[in-house]
Amino acid sequence: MKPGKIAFITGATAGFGEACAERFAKEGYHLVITGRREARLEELQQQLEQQYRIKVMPLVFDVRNKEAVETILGNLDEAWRAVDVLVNNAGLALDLSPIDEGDTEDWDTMIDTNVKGLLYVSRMVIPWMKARQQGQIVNIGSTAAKTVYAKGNVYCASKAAVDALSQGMRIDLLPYNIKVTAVHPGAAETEFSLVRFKGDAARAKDVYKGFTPLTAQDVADVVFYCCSLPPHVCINDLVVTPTAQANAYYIHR
Ligand code: NDP
Ligand code: 8X3
Repeated sequence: MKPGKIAFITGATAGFGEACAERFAKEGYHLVITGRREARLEELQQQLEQQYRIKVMPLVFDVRNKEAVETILGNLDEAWRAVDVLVNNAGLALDLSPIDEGDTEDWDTMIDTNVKGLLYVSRMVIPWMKARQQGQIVNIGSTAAKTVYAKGNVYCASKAAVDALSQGMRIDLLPYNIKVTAVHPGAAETEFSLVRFKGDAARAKDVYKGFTPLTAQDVADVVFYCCSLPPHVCINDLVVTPTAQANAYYIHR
């Protein structure tokens, strides 16, 4: 592998993660890409390696599985541990339900993925950054972290936790020259709503009716921008929405 920077992106099989992989590849970064869907990771690996002449390490695991995270990252070759940028992106929402009607399995999945998964991966990667006294962590939050909307209860809480964890990481990692950036996107048309509404494509499509949503590439551009600033400059917290959106609740359609 020729010398170069390394970006480690979770949830790279779709949406923001896939777009971030492409964006960082275009800038010459080598990539660690993760997700559960192996075929998609392999396809992305082949495409990016051919197109951008970089090296890609696909890692297949579920971020909720602490043992898998520890074993797979614990066995990663030394060369791949020189991670410059960690994008904690893997995440999801499931359904919209009043608090007393939510499916408790959905709650577990959202909290385990969005909060605990982010923690498990960070717990493994941060020591590598600390050892090198450099690095940047980008946590993907949401406008849902900043404004709670009806029936969004647990998803919003999981993203508020990402917001709080980003603040905590930033404080704890100050002595080690590690930047921590939280990027909070608004409505973006990815597989997010299809996942939220469990395959109901019409309902998913409706979410983006009557306005122009963000694309995954818009978000990837913002993430890359945050990672392209001089060493002494850190964007701590960034909210990016479609122009038609003021916050997680107000969208002009
Ligand atoms: P997508 O559904 O398009 O992509 C989600 C990615 O997360 C996939 O690559 C998926 O990979 C991965 N993922 C989900 N669960 C797990 C898991 N248990 N283990 C490993 N990987 C997992 O959604 P987006 O790209 O839109 O979402 C990315 C992030 O952005 C999420 O954290 C989401 O909450 C957040 N977000 C999305 C917004 C939007 O409007 N789209 C707005 C604000 C924030 P695989 O299924 O292969 O495991
Ligand atoms: C995803 C955006 O508005 O569905 O975090 O919560 S929203």
